[in-house]
Amino acid sequence: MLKLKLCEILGIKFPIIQGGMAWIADSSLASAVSNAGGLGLIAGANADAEWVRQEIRKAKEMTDKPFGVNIMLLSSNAEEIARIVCEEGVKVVTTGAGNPGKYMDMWKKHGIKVIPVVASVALAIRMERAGADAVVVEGCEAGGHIGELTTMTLVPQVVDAVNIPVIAAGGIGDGRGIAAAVMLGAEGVQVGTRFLVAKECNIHQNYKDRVIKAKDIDTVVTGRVTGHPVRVIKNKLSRQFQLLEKEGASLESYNELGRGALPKAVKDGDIEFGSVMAGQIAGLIKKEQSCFEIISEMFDEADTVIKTLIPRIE
Ligand code: TUI
Repeated sequence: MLKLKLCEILGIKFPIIQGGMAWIADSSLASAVSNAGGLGLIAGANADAEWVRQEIRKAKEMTDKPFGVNIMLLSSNAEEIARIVCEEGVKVVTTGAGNPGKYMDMWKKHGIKVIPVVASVALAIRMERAGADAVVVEGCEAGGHIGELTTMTLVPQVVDAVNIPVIAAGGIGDGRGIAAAVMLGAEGVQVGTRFLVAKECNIHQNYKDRVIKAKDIDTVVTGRVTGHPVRVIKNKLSRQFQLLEKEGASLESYNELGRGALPKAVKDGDIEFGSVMAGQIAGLIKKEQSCFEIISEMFDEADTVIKTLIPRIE
């Protein structure tokens, strides 16, 4: 069994963190991932702060294992959620879409393990200096809000630049992806897209079916001109975004088109006019499974591919 530094840091069985997917990652998904031996996360992104507090309390009822909260720093209420995790005794915080530097001291004082998601070497170095316990290094294969570099290029560069453990994210959906991440120097992985189709993931069935049906080339990045590029599954909405881009439309018209688009897909199941965020690995995902099945299968496969390789070294 693959034991990496992430297991020690967080006190978990398998070195895997579930992505803190906005509007998607609730107490049901987070507790199922944690009960299966990974680290589940509740998404604080664009959520009502009181909802986050209640989900933290529910997760505590559903698991005695560690779980965390993801704080999306572009959210208008990020500061409020940053305080709630302290009040509620959350053990782990991950952050996305920005620099969480101003909250680091407060979280460290509360004994919280802090794992910022970064998309560059520079931010990884700053986070290490600020006291981060590890960093999630996310390549642009990932779904949702992304940076510029791929997982393959970014992970080894961050591994060389910092002394804290690096957790690879973006494009990892099976045991081969885990093995590859380990070869790049990662001490754990973060997986989002594969958990979209988890039985315990409470998104609309249309969203799950769309991920299962996705081919390799079905995702696209929209919104580059806004400074917040987002990877989604191609649909009528993504084509409208591309049209705006071609026309050189105003930021306001982007924001107007994007408003409410993620819950439209997640809650209403509108996969044509909603934002169906998913990573490039969606093409590999074939069926709905429990979190336990997903995690066990991924790590069994990682063990197998790594063991198969060793006798081939002369
Ligand atoms: O945060 C994510 N993925 C997300 S957040 C999200 S919700 C959303 N809704 C509307 C618009 C945009 C997002 C959906 N998916 N992943 C973590 C991540 N963080 N990826 C990239 C980054 C990142 C990018 C730039 C982190 C820091 C950064 O620069 C900060 C700086 O100051 O250098």
